[in-house]
Amino acid sequence: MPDHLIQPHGGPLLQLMADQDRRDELRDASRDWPSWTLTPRQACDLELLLNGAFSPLSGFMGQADFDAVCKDMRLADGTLWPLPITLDVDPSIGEPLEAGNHLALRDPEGVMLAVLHVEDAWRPDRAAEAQSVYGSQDTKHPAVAQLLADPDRIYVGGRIEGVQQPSHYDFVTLRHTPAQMRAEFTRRGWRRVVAFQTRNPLHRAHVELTLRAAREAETNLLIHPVVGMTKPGDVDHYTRVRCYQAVLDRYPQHTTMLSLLPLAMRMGGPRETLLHAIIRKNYGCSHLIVGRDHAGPGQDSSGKPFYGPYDAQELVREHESELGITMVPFRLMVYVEERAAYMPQDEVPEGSRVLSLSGTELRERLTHGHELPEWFTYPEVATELRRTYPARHQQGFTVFFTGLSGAGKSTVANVLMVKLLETGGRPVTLLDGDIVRQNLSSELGFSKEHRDLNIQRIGFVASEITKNGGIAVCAPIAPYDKVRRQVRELVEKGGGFVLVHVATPIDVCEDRDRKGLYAKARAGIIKEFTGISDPYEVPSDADLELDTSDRTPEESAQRVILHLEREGYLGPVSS
Ligand code: PPS
Repeated sequence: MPDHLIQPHGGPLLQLMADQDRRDELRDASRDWPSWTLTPRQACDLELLLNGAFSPLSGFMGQADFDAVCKDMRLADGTLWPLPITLDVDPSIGEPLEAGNHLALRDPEGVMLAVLHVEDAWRPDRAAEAQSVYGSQDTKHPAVAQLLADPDRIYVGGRIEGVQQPSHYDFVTLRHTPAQMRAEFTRRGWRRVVAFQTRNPLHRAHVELTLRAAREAETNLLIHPVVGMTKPGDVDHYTRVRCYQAVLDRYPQHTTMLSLLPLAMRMGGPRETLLHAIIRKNYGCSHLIVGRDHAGPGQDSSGKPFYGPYDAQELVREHESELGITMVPFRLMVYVEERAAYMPQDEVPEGSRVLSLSGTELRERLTHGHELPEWFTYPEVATELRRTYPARHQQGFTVFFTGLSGAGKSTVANVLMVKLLETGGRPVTLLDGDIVRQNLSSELGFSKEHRDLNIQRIGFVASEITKNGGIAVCAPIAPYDKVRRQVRELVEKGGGFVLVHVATPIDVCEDRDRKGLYAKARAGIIKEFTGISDPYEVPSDADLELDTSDRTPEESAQRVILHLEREGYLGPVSS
């Protein structure tokens, strides 16, 4: 590698934080300025602007830079810069702004983090932005989805002055600004450092890859995972950092360091890889590992990958000398069974048996409590993942009964609750329609609006119970499809959700008329009565359908239990 490419301590770093006197001045002056509460993505961008990781940017981009970046991957002055770093705000805030104004940028608690000296405010064409920056308007691409979800936003560009860095209370000793990192490298005597960018836990393939990369380039190694925003559905960063800490001992002593990067990823593939290179250069690294499908968003809605697997490597190679950081390219690492070792895909001897495990297969194994093979990951990583993703029979779940009044929901729900209590192991809460209406929703009536609110409350409580490992058994009428689906989505974030449609025909419910409500509804004494004078939308997404007309409550409850068992929610008695 030519020596001029080694820039062990990076290029010039911008310092955007104001000094103490100036901060006080800005805080006082901000009383007269409009404010904008930063979204999580914007807060990440601001942090990297303020700490110099986005040098040479001195603020959020104005229109000239934005246009040039979208079109040519360069700022208006010709400097290489691959992705727009823009501040998008609601029209109510953005439309009145003009050059010379100030905008106070605040965190969700209202603390002012920075001042934007407005130079530009304009309404971008976000579909065109998606097309030119990400090469697509397919909303399977997370960055495209985010752009198209809010087409009316106004972009506000201008220089930033920092008042306070966004606060973090997690893993504080693992967070470094570029200046701190450069100082740390100097302290350790590290002149050549290769950075490894990641949004996944480190499994054996990653460890092997990084070890090889550092050896080949004769560098020290910086494991530099993203803890800002990554791809939706990724393992949360708390779990990942525990995994990184756990595997750190697998590296030779004095060679490797871990630091967390508060970047909001765009999953922008090749263009984003260039940004990763610029950031690592600013952090004082001399090399960057670029693997297969770096920063890739996966597949589009027709099942085709958005970017070619080695497009990112090609783009970095094209700009390597301008970037001032050297790429260490890597092919996909695979496990070769007869050698009991990992090697790059292109070095595998012909005819060898190769093992691999996709992200989906990994999830499946975690869900069903199956072993994670030792060739795939280290036991300490498997243990951490297990803690976050317990097998289904150790997770919380919600059984949500829906159906007409008198269909048998409460009766079956009660039998189910008793059976689950008899099994033990997880706390069980019954959220029956009547109980909820007495305790949570006593002020509500039976209009659509009130019924939806009632179901949202039940859904919220059930989601909290589920997230914390308990069982919620809900039994409201819940006549409306949309809100039932919202509840499913909410609950599934933290555990299982089983929708049981108690589909007992209305004439049976009316014959039973245990509470005398149908008679009153027919007589017009009770208005908006479900099935008589109010709608019931039959679910098309029920996991189980029960007709209680000719079954005992025990038989119906048994059907639910068998379903729960089949789906893995009920473990062996001994577990
Ligand atoms: S909803 O639609 O899900 O909010 O209804 P829910 O909270 O389950 O409340 C239903 C119970 O309230 C009684 N009741 C009525 N039901 C339907 N329509 C009207 N207008 C009505 N007025 C009172 C009824 O006893 C329901 O209980 P169940 O156990 O379903 O019979």
